[in-house]
Amino acid sequence: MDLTEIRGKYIGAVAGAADEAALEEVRVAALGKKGEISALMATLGRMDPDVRKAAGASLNALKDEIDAALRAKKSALGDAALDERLRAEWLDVTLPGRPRRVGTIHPVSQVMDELTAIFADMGFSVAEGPQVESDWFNFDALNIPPEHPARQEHDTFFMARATGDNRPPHVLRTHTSPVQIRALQAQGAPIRVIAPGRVYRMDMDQTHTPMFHQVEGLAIDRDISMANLKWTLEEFCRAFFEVDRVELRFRASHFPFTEPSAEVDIRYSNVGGQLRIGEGDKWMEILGSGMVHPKVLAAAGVDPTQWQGFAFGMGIDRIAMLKYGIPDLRAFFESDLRWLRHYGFSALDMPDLPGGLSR
Ligand code: 2NL
Repeated sequence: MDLTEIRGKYIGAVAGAADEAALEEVRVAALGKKGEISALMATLGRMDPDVRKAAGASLNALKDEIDAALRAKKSALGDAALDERLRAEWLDVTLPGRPRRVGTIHPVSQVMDELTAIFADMGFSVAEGPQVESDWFNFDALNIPPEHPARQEHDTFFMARATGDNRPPHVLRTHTSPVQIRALQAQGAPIRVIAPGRVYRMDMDQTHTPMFHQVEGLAIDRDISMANLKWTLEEFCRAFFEVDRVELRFRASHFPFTEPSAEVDIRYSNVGGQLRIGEGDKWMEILGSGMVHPKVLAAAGVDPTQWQGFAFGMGIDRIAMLKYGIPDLRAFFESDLRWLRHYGFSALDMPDLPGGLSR
């Protein structure tokens, strides 16, 4: 047997194999069960021991050499095939996707959802109404007299009337009270509603904006009292600020639409700029409230000798900033995503609501 010839044949065949199938044919012909090298191996047993030793060594060396050549060629063919695929396939489906810009829930929307859920647990439903309101619903029905400063050109946005139309102009609602008047008029007593929404006042400085958000609440029944008001507001504050204990302070005040009236402060502390609700020695005003004035009940068509109840009004923007530690109005004005993300708002990360409600 001429091993040099056999070697030349197979090493040449390996080099000439154009693809993996051709390479496999070479492997089978040389090293396969019925291959040429295997056949030669089988003849070793019949040789004289001294001849066998030398022949076996050189056969094994040839087998290893062909085997190594096959492996090297197989890897080279694989690389070439990948190169060819990369050249031919312009679409690389293994690339990571381009990130999309994802929006966030605005803190005001989130807080509206939270307080709606809390008051819903206490039996309040949500009332809605127009933002362009008649002066009767916005002012007269609420016992706000014509000469009241709130009604001045200076404080309220008045809508234009056609020339010659001398009826009083409509206004951009200055509170959501008219929504509650409409609900009371439509449903009558007893009633428990809240009215969250946009309100408008001619006010613009570092801490005031011409449009802001308010939630008002109204509970009318046979014997609703200030005690019910106090419990309702304490319960709301505990749930909203997510603390076990809150302390509220009721200060006598005046609103045209309630009598008696009270402004409500909440106890808090400021520890290194971190506000803590329910502890400390500071008081912060958070809302206005009172027992609905008999004239207001009468204006809404409810008999004040049969029915009574409380009402309250609260600014949403401020309590949203308070709860989520947002010191800057930019997050509100521009709905600036950088600010909202900075303060931890994301589209999909909604906090659990008290009472096991979660959306
Ligand atoms: C405040 C004060 C308040 C009300 C709003 C109200 C509504 C009806 C009848 C009577 Cl329908 N009152 N709302 C009552 C007291 C105070 O808001 O400082 N808000 C930010």
